[in-house]
Amino acid sequence: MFESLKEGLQSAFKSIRGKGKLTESNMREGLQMVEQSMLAADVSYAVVRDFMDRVTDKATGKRVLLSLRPHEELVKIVYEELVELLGPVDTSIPLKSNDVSIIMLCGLQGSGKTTTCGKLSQLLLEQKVKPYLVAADLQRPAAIEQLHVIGRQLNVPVYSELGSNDPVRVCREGVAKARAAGARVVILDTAGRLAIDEPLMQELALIESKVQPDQVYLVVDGMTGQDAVNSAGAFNERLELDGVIMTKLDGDARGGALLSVKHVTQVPIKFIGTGEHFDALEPFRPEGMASRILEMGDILEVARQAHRIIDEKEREKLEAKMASGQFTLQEFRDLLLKVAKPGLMQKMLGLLPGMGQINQLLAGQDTDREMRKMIGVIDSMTPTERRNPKLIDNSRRNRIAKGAGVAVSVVNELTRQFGVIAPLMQMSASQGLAGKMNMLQQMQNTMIQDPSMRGMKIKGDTGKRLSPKKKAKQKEDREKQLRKLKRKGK
Ligand SMILES: Nc1nc2c(ncn2[C@@H]2O[C@H](COP(=O)(O)OP(=O)(O)O)[C@@H](O)[C@H]2O)c(=O)[nH]1
Ligand SMILES: [Mg+2]
Repeated sequence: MFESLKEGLQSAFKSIRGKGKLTESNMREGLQMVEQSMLAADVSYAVVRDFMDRVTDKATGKRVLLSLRPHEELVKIVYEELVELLGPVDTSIPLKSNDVSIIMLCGLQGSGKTTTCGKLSQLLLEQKVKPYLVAADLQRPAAIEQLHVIGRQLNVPVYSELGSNDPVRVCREGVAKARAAGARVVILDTAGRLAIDEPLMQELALIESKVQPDQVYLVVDGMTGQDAVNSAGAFNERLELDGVIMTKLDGDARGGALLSVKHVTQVPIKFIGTGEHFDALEPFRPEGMASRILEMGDILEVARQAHRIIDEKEREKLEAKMASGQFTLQEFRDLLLKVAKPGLMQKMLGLLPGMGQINQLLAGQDTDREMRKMIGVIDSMTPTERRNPKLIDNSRRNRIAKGAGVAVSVVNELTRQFGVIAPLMQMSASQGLAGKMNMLQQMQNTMIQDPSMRGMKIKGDTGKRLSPKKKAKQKEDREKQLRKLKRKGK
């Protein structure tokens, strides 16, 4: 996300860094590049103008021009102003203590409302809060079924009335059912339209006035740029919004909508959606987002993601094992099992500063599948072998490979890689956050220098490695496929 904006800003900073002594006119050139890259990212003109006024004011002051590292000063100013522009936020979902809280989701068709119902449910479930879903999108029967599918996947009850054409009734009935079932939160999945129209607005306004939701969240598709901002303005005029959830920030969203929508609606961005899966919902943090835009990495979000995967107790146990050198293939396997989710690795690496290179190496690789393969190999080992991989001789290797249905070279590769990683893990576990960042950097270097470590990829079953050219072609094909799918989805 934000690729063009990131690049634009980086080159602006670079151009300033390149100047020996900075003059006001040098600085203005750099600032012009900052402005250009924001406009190119589809940030609305009014917002850019406002933003640039503030940045220019600060950046052309003597303090910056005379400072030893003017480009760092400029990064700092842009960071602060981005945070200012995006915030302040409150990402908590206020819950009533004595009654069910009603959350109403609204937005255009395809913006991600129904998916977000599932993501919010998952988030609430993780916090041991019981959600309940109401299918109030009566435009298409398929919409009701879609919500039921999500409910079944997450084991969350869904209220719907087949054949009804009265969304207010459905919502009221659903809230009553949720209350009776002892749910803490009931989420209303309302109808959307391809574009804003009066009947939709009337329907939503009616639900709002008759059902009296505690929170009304607007779901906005971050990929649609300026359109998203315009529609947010229209919703905001008719409904009393409490927050915005911006979805699809995982794709090639240019990011302009995110930067403009707060300005237009004056309500906080609550969450951002960064994928199709239920765990791809992040509480919105302006500081983290500004860091990501400026390629400073969002360490807190990585920590949060890691916590969602591994709970505190488990983590402490794992760290203790790592620190004491008891981190064996068994623990490695359990860890892999937790992170072997589609796209998760890439996403977490993408949030770290300086990990761009690794991420590029991983791009287009099916890391999820690779990890499952590794798990399969470890599963074929005996407990003793898992504790002490040195025991694995030729005959054992053959047996393991056969058991896992892979080539012998795959088993070799895995034990070799584990031999490199385990000591690094051990060192990192015994250090604080700064130490861990250092270790990550070191791990990245190891991976880049040792081609076979790239993306922890195990060689294919043939034992043959793809040539860089073939790899690039493969990546290109996959991207093409993805674009095609996206176009079809639209
Ligand atoms: N990549 C990505 N896709 C999303 C995200 N949120 C929703 N989608 C996809 O967007 C499409 C429309 O979502 P849906 O929830 O049905 O939208 P609704 O019409 O507003 O209910 C579906 O294909 C979702 O999988 C997101 O954060 N990232
Ligand atoms: Mg829907």
